[in-house]
Amino acid sequence: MSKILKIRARQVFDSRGNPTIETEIYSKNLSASAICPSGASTGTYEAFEKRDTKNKKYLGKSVLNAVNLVNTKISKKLKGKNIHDQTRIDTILINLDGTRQKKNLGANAILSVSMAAKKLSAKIKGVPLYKTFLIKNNYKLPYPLMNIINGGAHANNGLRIQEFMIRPDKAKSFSEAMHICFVVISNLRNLIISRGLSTSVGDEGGFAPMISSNEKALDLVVAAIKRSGFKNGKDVSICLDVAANELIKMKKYSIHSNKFISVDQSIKKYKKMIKKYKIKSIEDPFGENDWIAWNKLIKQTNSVQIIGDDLYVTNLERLKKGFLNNSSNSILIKLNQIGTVSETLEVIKFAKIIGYNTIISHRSGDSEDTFIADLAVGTNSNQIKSGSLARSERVAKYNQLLRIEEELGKKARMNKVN
Ligand code: 2PG
Ligand code: MG
Repeated sequence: MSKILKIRARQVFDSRGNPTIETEIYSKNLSASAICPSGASTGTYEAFEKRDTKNKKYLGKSVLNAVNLVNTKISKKLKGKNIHDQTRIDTILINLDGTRQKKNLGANAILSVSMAAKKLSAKIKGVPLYKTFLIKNNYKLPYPLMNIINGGAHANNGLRIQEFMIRPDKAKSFSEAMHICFVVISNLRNLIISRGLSTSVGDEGGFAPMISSNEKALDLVVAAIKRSGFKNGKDVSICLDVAANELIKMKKYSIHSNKFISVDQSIKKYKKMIKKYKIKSIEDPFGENDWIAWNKLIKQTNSVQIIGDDLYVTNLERLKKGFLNNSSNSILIKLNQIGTVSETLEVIKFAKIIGYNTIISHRSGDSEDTFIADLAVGTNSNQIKSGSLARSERVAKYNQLLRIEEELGKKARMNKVN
């Protein structure tokens, strides 16, 4: 047993320059800290993010109230508790809050404590963080889903789809995966320059050229893959996050153009796009309440990975509902959608039981914290989404995976994607 001696939270800043919370926990002579990320295209059912909406100093965005709650209420309850008992720590946090969406303390306050505790426990035990989750041996590295063109709520270029990603399926190791992505991204940069467009990047490090049609973005990605000497759909696969929650009006969707069309018409367009561009994965193809649309799509798109993000919000109840409804075959995992490490692990465990792929994800507002890289390996998740090869908060996670791969040495294996 190692007792928690001190808990100290502070306001720091995320990659968008918005305030966020960092918590540091002390036990023995050691300490560990964690920073909570923050989304832009958030689901309604996500756990609550506490911000000082009435405080004008940071335009309503500061988290000083959440910081104060960690330094007073939470600290008082957790001091003296065993740092190695994550379930107990998280249960105390959940009960102290007492609401379904963590509205009293804020999921940002709670998660920063929960992650910091997990990190400190590993540090005291002297084991790497990735070895302290669900998997005890045969560690595997996840495939990166690199978001190379940014649109939607993550850029201001008018692109309807939020994320155009590549997955280097050909890679036999994580370093090779990084090499493939590096080459495709370098070629994409040159292609964008040759079209006279800007190579400035969006919130997740992907290029955000002023193009407003999905097809034009997809054509660029296909050309970059080809120019790199790879085969689209075989060596490198194109994956999308539509974030369709942002594109609904009266049950109609404006995914494929500015025009709002029905679910059935949207599915037709999806099928065309999947065929033409050999798309292997689509996240949030429809809205968070449109269970019927999801089911219709999955029945017509056999081998495509359909991922629920805003649909499930890393929430066990919603995942169960999705499973019963046959809504998807995969789930995106974001710690701050639910608010504690323990609840996140419960969701991952259940997803594995029902045979869903688990894709560990960053948020569009992120930080230098690399917790999710270790989480991906430690839960045998076969993919990780951490933006492009640009912006240090994105690259930090990939760099951590390179370190883990090196540490595993000959034992390092790549996970499988289907
Ligand atoms: C998503 C995420 C991360 P945000 O929609 O999957 O890419 O974006 O954090 O803005 O919700
Ligand atoms: Mg998403």
